[in-house]
Amino acid sequence: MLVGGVGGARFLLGLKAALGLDGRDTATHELTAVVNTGDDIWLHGLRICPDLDTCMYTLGGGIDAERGWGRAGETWVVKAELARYGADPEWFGLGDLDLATHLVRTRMLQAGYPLSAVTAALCDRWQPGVRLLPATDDRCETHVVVADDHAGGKTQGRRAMHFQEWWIRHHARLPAIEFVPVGADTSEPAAGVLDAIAGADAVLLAPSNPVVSIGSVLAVPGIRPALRGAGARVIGLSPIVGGRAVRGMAEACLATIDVPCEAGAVAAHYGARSTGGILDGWLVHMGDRATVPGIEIREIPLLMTDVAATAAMARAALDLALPQ
Ligand code: FO1
Repeated sequence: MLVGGVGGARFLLGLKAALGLDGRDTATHELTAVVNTGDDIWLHGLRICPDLDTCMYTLGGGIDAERGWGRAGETWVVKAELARYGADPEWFGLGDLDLATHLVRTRMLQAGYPLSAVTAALCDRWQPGVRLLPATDDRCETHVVVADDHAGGKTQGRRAMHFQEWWIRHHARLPAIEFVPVGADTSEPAAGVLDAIAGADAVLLAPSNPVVSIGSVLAVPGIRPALRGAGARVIGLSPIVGGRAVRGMAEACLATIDVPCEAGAVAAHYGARSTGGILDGWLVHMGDRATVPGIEIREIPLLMTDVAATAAMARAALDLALPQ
């Protein structure tokens, strides 16, 4: 499964349950998650990987369920001390427990380990029950281009900022002119990603943000062709329910790429595999009409109210993916 963001991690938990991976000997399949790394950022000299950590903590039992990111029982002592030194940025939520993850990751990266090996090492502790792979081991960060009104608005310029600043500091309220995966064109899929897609019985696109999560994964050269050439069917779940994003900032992101905030429009954006896109099937919420030539669409309840509801969504996706 391709995944990113808080909603994606929640879906991953349901898919893990649907595949019996949360029990000891009940597993029916293995599961590999290809995780978005476009949110990754260097801060205070540390490499922070929000989507990998959110998946790892969510599956490993360490997540703060209310926030959806970061650790349960988190404290913010170091963050406050950094602020006293005026060590910016102060807008980023750097938790004390989370800090240990960033310290271990940074030390391993600086020792020369690729991000995929670092992630495997961190998962030794968390035991997520799912293989977590970064989409790429290379640096490929999503930056956001926004208008830059100079003094008095006399001249209309443009400036770029890291996606995390746009999302956390500015709450996605600055109209985004463009999302740029910086470094994508020289990045390669991480070790294991192309094999996982080629060898899959089913490939799922989580109900993650189509632009900055799934889109960032697809921006890594080689991944889109691997999906188009996969023996397995590729099935997506709509992140848009009733014309509104269930979480996060999908509306703002979709507007930037001129895709209407509707379930069918997102499927058309991904495209049918038979016409050059990547999808064979698409799950939409009950009542969300959608028809896209070449894509088999089914209506099911798409609200991840709890793990059981999410597991039912995952089973519906697998039913659409696997020949009966
Ligand atoms: N999201 C916020 O809204 N505010 C934060 O301060 C924040 C800090 C943070 C720290 C570590 C981490 O793994 C995630 C964090 N997130 C925070 C969530 C993160 O910005 C988003 O969930 C993803 O980037 C969206 O895909």
